[in-house]
Amino acid sequence: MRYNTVVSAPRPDPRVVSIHQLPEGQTVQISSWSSSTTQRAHSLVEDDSDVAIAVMGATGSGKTTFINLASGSSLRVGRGLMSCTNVVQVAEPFGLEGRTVTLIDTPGFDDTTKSDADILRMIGLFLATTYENGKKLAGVIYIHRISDFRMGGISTRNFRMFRELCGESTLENVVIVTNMWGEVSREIGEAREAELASRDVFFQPVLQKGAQLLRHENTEESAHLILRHIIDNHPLSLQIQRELVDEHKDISQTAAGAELNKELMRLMEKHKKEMRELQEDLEEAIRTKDEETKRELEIETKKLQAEMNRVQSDAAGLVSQYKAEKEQMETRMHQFIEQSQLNTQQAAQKHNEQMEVLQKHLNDTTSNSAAQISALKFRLVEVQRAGRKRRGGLFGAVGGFLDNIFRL
Ligand SMILES: Nc1nc2c(ncn2[C@@H]2O[C@H](COP(=O)(O)OP(=O)(O)O)[C@@H](O)[C@H]2O)c(=O)[nH]1
Ligand SMILES: [Mg+2]
Repeated sequence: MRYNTVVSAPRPDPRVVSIHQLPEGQTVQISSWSSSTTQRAHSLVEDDSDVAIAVMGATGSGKTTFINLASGSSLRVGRGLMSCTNVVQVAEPFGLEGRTVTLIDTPGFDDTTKSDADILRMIGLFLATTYENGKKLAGVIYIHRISDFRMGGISTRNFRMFRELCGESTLENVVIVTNMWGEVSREIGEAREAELASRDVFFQPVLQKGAQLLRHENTEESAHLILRHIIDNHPLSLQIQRELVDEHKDISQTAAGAELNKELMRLMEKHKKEMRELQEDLEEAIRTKDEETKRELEIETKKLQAEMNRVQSDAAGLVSQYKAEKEQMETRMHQFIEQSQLNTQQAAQKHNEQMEVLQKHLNDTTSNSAAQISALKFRLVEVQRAGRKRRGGLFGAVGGFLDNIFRL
């Protein structure tokens, strides 16, 4: 017989073989361990007390700083306009209000080395893979700097992509966080906050549909206060997860993919206009035999053509590249789940052996002294804790695989 232990289980379990009453009303259930139970990845690596929250926003908005403060991690923060987070990073899980919180750092749609198409494929692949394996987010935080003089093109583009990733029905789990309050006077900050909250070109439409607007004071307490607004949420799927996984859409057919294509088309139109102007100038230089201007314009034309080719290949490659990356992810996930199952089986075997010894003592509870029973209780709790610690994180594993796939 193989055993699994539950200390003070809240509800009866059909697999329970026997229940032993301990002093102070605590019970120990000895239940059979079913190795034939088909376990999905999520049941192998996490439990119900786990909470996952994604953090989004433009590069330099303070996502990584917020995550480090809240989790005590030391993910790299950016300096100047260079971004440090051009991959999805999963912070070390930490405890808050009895829950285990995992924060997910995402790159902004304005990276210096990766195109917006790369970023969308990366975020899409992370969200689709975790969702396929039974994981939903308890919330999404969007960070915006209150110190910004205006909501410029980059902020607007990031927010548009954010909205399309989340969709409407998830907004009750969305928190918009304003930070960098130390960089402006209270008065100016509050005036900007009021404008952001009330204008329909900014955050008003999402606040109206259930999103919250909170301030971050750049301290650990402030970060935890924000997280407390999220951890008890009922986890929901994001629009892009439903589109990619439940509706089997190609990434370009998702709302975020369509938004990205619109953006790429706008960029292409702009480049075409620039190209026409360059051609006119070039013809003029040829007519007037201005060799130096002609050479300069030819160099410009080549550069612009290369940029147009890049935009075109970004759009054209979105679907095929995503499919190839998804396949690589699936291979890695398959191996991960197999390894997790093996680890769980080995852990269960060790656990069962320990339990057989414990059961022998439990069968004879009447002859055990109170001190022995309490030592036994202590050991049971220890055994259970050790079992919990063995679990890795599905989010962390997917983040690691993503890193490999996108650094190839
Ligand atoms: N004054 C102030 N600076 C901040 C705050 N949050 C982030 N920063 C700084 O802003 C820069 C960008 O932060 P980072 O976390 O890398 O942004 P990310 O690109 O969104 O991850 C870094 O120099 C941080 O030190 C904040 O709340 N107040
Ligand atoms: Mg960062």
